[in-house]
Amino acid sequence: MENWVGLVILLLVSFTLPMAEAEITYDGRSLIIHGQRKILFSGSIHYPRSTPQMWPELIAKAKEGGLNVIQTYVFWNLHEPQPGQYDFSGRYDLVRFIKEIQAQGLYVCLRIGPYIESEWTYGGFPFWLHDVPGIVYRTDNEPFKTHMQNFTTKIVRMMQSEGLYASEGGPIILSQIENEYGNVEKAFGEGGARYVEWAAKMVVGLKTGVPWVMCKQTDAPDPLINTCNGMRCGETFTGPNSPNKPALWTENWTSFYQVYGGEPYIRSAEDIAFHVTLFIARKNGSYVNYYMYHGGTNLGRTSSAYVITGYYDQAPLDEYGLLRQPKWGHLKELHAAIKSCSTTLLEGKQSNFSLGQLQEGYVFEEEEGGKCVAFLVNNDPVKMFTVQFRNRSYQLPPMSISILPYCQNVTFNTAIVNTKSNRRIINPVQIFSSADKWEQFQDVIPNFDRTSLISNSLLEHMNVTKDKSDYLWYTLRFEHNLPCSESKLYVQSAAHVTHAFADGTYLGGAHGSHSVKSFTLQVPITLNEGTNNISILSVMVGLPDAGAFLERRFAGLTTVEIQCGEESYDLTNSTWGYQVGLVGEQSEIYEEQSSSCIEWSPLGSTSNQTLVWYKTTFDSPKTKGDEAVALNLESMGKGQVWVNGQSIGRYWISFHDSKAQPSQTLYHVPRSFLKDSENFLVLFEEAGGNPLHISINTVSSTNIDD
Ligand SMILES: *[C@@H]1O[C@H](CO)[C@@H](O)[C@H](O)[C@H]1NC(C)=O
Ligand SMILES: *[C@@H]1O[C@H](CO)[C@@H](O)[C@H](O)[C@H]1NC(C)=O
Ligand SMILES: *[C@@H]1O[C@H](CO)[C@@H](O)[C@H](O)[C@H]1NC(C)=O
Ligand SMILES: *[C@@H]1O[C@H](CO)[C@@H](O)[C@H](O)[C@H]1NC(C)=O
Ligand SMILES: *[C@@H]1O[C@H](CO)[C@@H](O)[C@H](O)[C@H]1NC(C)=O
Ligand SMILES: *[C@@H]1O[C@H](CO)[C@@H](O)[C@H](O)[C@H]1NC(C)=O
Ligand SMILES: *[C@@H]1O[C@H](CO)[C@@H](O)[C@H](O)[C@H]1NC(C)=O
Ligand SMILES: *[C@@H]1O[C@H](CO)[C@@H](O)[C@H](O)[C@H]1NC(C)=O
Ligand SMILES: *[C@@H]1O[C@H](CO)[C@@H](O)[C@H](O)[C@H]1NC(C)=O
Ligand SMILES: CC(=O)N[C@H]1CO[C@H](CO)[C@@H](O)[C@@H]1O
Repeated sequence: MENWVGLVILLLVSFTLPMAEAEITYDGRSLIIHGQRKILFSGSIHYPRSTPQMWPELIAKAKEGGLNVIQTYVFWNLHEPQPGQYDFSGRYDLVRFIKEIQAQGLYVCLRIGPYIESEWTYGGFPFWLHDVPGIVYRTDNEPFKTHMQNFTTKIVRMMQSEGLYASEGGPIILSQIENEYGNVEKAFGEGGARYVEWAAKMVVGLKTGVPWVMCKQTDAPDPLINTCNGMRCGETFTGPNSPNKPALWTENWTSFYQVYGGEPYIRSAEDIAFHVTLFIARKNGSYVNYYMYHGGTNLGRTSSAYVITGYYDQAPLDEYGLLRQPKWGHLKELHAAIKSCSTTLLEGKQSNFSLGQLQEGYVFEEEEGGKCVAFLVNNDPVKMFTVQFRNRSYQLPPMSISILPYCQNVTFNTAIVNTKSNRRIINPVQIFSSADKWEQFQDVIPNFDRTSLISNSLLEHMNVTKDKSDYLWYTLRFEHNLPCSESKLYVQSAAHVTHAFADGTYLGGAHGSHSVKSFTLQVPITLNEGTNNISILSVMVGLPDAGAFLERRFAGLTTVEIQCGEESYDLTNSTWGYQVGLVGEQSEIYEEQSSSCIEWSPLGSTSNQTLVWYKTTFDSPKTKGDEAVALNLESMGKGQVWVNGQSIGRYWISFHDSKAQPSQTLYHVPRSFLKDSENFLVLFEEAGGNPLHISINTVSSTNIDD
């Protein structure tokens, strides 16, 4: 009898207990993982912004930097390029990425979205959604909800079938639905609130055994947790919307994304450390995610409007995955200081007190045993301040927080950086200076006669290209008989770049910027008597990624006018012929095999050639330790680059920032794209560049150990 009871208890212990502890839960203090509380440091690393070959080292460096969690979005437009056709190969191998994180003993926060913004083209939406009849994105709209639910379910079932939720022994402890919806909800009226309710119910119904969050959504319905995104959540977060939800910070921006024409946003290690510590001390924060911990590269055409190809290069791990010091090391010390007293922070009772006009203290004290942690905060931006705390005096540097694990000795101050700075070393190993190594192909300027799509109005750019290309030609036959001495072409555009040609001659170009959405090209035009062939190339540099009603966004030409002396001709409603993309794109000129069908010519003039393709080959730099490789494209204008058929992104050197510098000159070529020799390099240049000054470089940093 006793034995029998024992057996039952044993069975209960071995089956029931683990099941009860399997769920990931939370309360007002923290997430509870398999029965344990933890203060979690998390970092964003987006799998398609690097390569599977880079993932293990990036994750290892994140772990060494004191992170417990890797956070990533899921990129719908990569995974479902056509409805019901899925792709999880190579850089898109989400399961492999998560298993690599698991293998290194870290957790995962999976932000499914499926709207993600993220400076990613179209905010992660596949463009085919645009053509679903009756669709309105991100609101209580049946067609949208159907597709959102379909993709969300697909991802969740995939994670479940691989056993990747922590409730099944996997690493995923948290997932996210939607993304910063609070920013746009008002635009949708009551439909917005209904949508939030629906999304919450939908994901809870998927029964992952892991909590869901909605970031920047103060009214996230139970049991979803509302979380903070921003630079200063210790100051700005209004708190969880229920006393039994923990304070989680899903995006603490380590820098900011950069746009063409913009400069890098440099956020100091001290400032990040200050705000992370304040969030933990003042808001009882128990989860902090660095957005980004490693930004990586917007390969191909994946970046959103005007966003540069390098992403968050200023993060603790730079674009190439190298440690950025002192940021990485300073945060590592902060993580260690917090972890050394995390039990007291999680179990203790928080209290606060004033230490001066701009100084405050926070103490976490355990009821039993009296263990104690103190945070002494000096909010004065310029003055050092001496405070008295428990009969001792402490000097607090300006804008800093001291951490005292036993309420006695300072183990870390956010403004005192012990880590040495490092420097990136760019080593040119080859300059492509020999003209006979290059060949070129002049792309074709289409005339109206050659176009198949005709319309009596200026069509919306994205709806015509379906995002198959950045480029859309608008062509026109303009009959003209009046003589005029000075004539001018005016083209107003709501896309990103315009180039105008008349009878095959380049007239000029103009562009907008991330903040200037509409611009006008004005160029002199010489009109022939009779027929004039006018061809205007409209260019997008990534699709928009933010705001309400993305499906209705208008890009492309809005008005076209010719002024001839006193006369003015509005050509807006003329008969326009359209061509999507370039001839080179249609023939996949960047693929070595297809390129052999192209009639290449020797390199021509090295300035002012528009719409020209260049090709050459090169050997991989041979360095010990396979250092990162980058092309320096400083001598080029604007276009796109391919190595062995893979696009390494758009470049735009001719768009200068306020200091007259290009926003990005170095372009990362992931090692795994390279062969030892005969790498096939192709560039498409829109507006004039000199390929003879392009160089191939290795990238390393002054810390040998990285
Ligand atoms: C999603 O839609 C496809 C058809 O496009 C269908 O085959 C599939 O079963 C749907 N998946 C889910 C999880 O609803
Ligand atoms: C932090 O937790 C304490 C209980 O330990 C509570 O009294 C206090 O209100 C919490 N502070 C915030 C900002 O939530
Ligand atoms: C403690 O913190 C609360 C909330 O921030 C604040 O209102 C209060 O003034 C603080 N108390 C002291 C003594 O500083
Ligand atoms: C501080 O010193 C006073 C008198 O010197 C003493 O009464 C008090 O207990 C001390 N406080 C602490 C926290 O040690
Ligand atoms: C704090 O520092 C003093 C002197 O450096 C040392 O004697 C004491 O043990 C330290 N206290 C703790 C809790 O580490
Ligand atoms: C997109 O193009 C189709 C024709 O291809 C047209 O019927 C539709 O109205 C266009 N939609 C928008 C939003 O311009
Ligand atoms: C305009 O294009 C037509 C058809 O391609 C061509 O025949 C004609 O010569 C062109 N006109 C000029 C002035 O180039
Ligand atoms: C072009 O056509 C649209 C739609 O028919 C009309 O609203 C607009 O006024 C026309 N523009 C010109 C310049 O004729
Ligand atoms: C040709 O190139 C020079 C130097 O790069 C530039 O100043 C000039 O504006 C260009 N001309 C045209 C027509 O693009
Ligand atoms: C909420 C928040 O902190 N937003 C900040 C994010 O970063 C930008 C750029 O520095 C600031 O302008 C915002 O105020």
